[in-house]
Amino acid sequence: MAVKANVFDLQGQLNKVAENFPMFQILNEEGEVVNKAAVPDLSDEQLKELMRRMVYTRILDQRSISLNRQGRLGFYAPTAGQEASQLASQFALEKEDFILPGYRDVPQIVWHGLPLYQAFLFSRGHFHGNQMPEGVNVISPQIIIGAQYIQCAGVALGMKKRGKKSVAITYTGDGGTSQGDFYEGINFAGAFKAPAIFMVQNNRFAISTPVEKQSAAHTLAQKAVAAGIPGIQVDGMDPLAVYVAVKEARERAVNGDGPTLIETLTYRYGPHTMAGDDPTRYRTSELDNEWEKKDPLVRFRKYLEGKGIWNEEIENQVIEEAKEDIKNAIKKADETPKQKVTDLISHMFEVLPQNLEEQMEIYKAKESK
Ligand SMILES: Cc1ncc(C[n+]2csc(CCOP(=O)(O)OP(=O)(O)O)c2C)c(N)n1
Ligand SMILES: [Mg+2]
Repeated sequence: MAVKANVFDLQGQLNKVAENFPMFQILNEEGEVVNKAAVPDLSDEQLKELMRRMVYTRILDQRSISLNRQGRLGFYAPTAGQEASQLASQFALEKEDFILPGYRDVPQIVWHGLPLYQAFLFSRGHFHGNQMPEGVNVISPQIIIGAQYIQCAGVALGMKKRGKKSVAITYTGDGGTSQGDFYEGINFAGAFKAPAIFMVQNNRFAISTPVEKQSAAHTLAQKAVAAGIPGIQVDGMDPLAVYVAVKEARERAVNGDGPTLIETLTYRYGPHTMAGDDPTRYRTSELDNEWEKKDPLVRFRKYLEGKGIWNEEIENQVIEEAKEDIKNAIKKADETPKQKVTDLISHMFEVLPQNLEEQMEIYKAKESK
């Protein structure tokens, strides 16, 4: 028997889902407030500090790229374009909150307290880059796409069980939302009402794969729905909007209301990583130009200049300070003793298994020559 068509309004159902996830914005491309009611209560000093961190991090990105080209850094994933998404989200956290970053999220953990020279050592594959100082609540950047979502759910649940008033926050990209770990992480955290914040930095590409090919979902924020948690889509080039979204997600989490998924619409200006990716092979210069007009530093600068609390002189000071810090940090990384194989083995285990004990003896003998 033929089934009657159009019993369900399936297309309507899909359209309605996407309609629930409009992009949240406070500052437009011109640095004008378009959502007065949502402007966060930040002091002039706090606003300047956020701008300082964004300018500093843009310089850090430029320097890291040249250091990589000179062979003085190892793995590096460029961050320019993503400053609002990265730094305004970290700015909404408290020191006791825990960050579980992806490979592009080094700036957040540096601003959360990881000394810069250790971030450089991480890039060089030196174990000391992964030894987080006491009280700096971050783990090393995850290379396996999406794995940090599972870890975040676990850390958040641990905090809840210990009765802590803190949150765990993690970051992945648009591509990361296709991974099983992504769904497992948000589902688990939702079921256990764990105090987690799941960031999706949608920079439109997973290496060369455009987001349109990545998923049929109109927004990535709507993926939260199936896990029974709220999702927000934010203008990721607007530091105030990102700050407000994360602040509210944090409030919910510490009040026992569970996790939130936040999609930031952003763009990476540079290549995927410094390991030979050429973005001109998969992105047009029109698209690059369109996104450069949305630059987070440009709009925040305009906003702060309009308030009379930022100018070229202040910005140049920040740039000089950043260059000086970076110079000192790379010097300190250079001065760190080279790692030995015995260091790697002894840092992995408290009690060595037999096969590693044997290797330890072999390497001890080699290294003492
Ligand atoms: C499980 C896994 N699969 C594949 C890779 C290879 N890989 C590295 S980065 C990347 C793309 C990730 O894109 P996205 O999640 O959008 O993050 P973005 O790099 O744009 O910040 C892929 C496929 C990996 N690291 N881990
Ligand atoms: Mg991406």
